[in-house]
Amino acid sequence: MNSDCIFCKIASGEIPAELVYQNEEFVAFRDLNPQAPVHVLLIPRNHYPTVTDMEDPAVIGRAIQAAGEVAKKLNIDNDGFRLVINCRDNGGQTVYHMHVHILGGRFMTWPPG
Ligand code: DGP
Repeated sequence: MNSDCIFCKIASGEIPAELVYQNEEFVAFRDLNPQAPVHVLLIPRNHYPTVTDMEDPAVIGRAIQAAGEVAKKLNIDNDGFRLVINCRDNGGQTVYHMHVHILGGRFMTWPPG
């Protein structure tokens, strides 16, 4: 745990959030500033600042798998959804605890802004 990290605090329950899914390795909660009818952030309980700090590909794989479980639980799996991982400044990352955005409930346009 990084004591300065807001998402570590959400994972530990120190800061409240609307949790929608959790297991021993990941926590998923509603984004504070939703960009779609369903907008959830999936985070590892362990602190990795960015996706490129996740050295074990198996953890990345399990994160994607868990994001799929969230999509199923929130009933956006059949219509489809989008997973986004922003990385560093040019990627639009603002919170430096790796997170997967799970966006659904509407048609997604391309390219992103
Ligand atoms: P990114 O730009 O990829 O780093 O996304 C960070 C997201 O985190 C952004 O969509 C807003 C969300 N967010 C920031 N602070 C909080 C918080 O305290 N609670 C919740 N639920 N979401 C937050």
